[in-house]
Amino acid sequence: VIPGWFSEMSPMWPGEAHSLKVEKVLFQGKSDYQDVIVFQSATYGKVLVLDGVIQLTERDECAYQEMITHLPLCSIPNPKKVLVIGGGDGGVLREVARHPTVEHIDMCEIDKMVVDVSKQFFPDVAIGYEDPRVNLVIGDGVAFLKNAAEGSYDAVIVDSSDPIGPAKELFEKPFFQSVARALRPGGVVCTQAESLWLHMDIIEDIVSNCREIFKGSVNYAWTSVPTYPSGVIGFMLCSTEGPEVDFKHPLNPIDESSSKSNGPLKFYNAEIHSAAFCLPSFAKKVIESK
Ligand code: AAT
Repeated sequence: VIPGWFSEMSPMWPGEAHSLKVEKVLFQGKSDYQDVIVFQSATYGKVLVLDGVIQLTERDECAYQEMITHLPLCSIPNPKKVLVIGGGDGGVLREVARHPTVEHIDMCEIDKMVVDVSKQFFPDVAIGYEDPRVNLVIGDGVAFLKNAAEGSYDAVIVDSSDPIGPAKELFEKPFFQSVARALRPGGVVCTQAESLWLHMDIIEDIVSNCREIFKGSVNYAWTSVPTYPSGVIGFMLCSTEGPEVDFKHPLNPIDESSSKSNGPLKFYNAEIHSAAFCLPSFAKKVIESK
């Protein structure tokens, strides 16, 4: 450990640790679920850390939040009812709010401290909470989905932390089953699905579960986020049986003139949407054979 630097260490990425120079620690707390830290970094702006793992930095959060949101929402016509699991910082809400057809956004985050800290230290991210369509529930996403009405959502976005700690069940088969149940026919889900470089075993499991459960299409996409382990992170995108969804060819572009208050898009565009589904050969082999 280098004094004055934060190093991200975890058994989920043994033998490596990305480090950021710390200018100042702004918040340190312990919630019922996890350790919460906010620090000012030298080069990536403010950083939110849960249980020693970076959740976002001001500089590169756009790459993650825009992709996890617009990959699903730009792939279906007229999304109206959206559910967000996790995502306590509000960034996914900020992105969902860019879609004028959306009428209602439920969000279920387990940890109120993440919400409060984000409102205090990351106003440009937590701005998502200001949208009147948002209904925030503090609770476990697994329980929330078990009780959700059948066929009620056009899209579910699972902005989850890694499967060590409170998010463990969000990577398991019963959870995906309740997501499928809560979606309308031809509804879509996008879940945080870890790194091609580090977690092919986890990805294989998710893909084979999803192929069993989602009878529409099942796809893996990825994006570059420099402060996430290995610098990339992926998403599992699936649709339920019903109107076909072609994730690789987005049909519902964002009208930026209707979303000025949330600032311009920084990362997402139609070309990067399609490109996100191109896989390196080593991953293509595994994912397409499942
Ligand atoms: N949007 C940026 C990053 C995240 S946030 C993940 C969120 O999921 C956290 O706020 C955490 O409190 C919440 N969470 C964890 N488990 C649950 C659960 N069971 N139900 C509801 N919310 C939950 C993701 C960062 C990815 C990091 C990659 N290394």
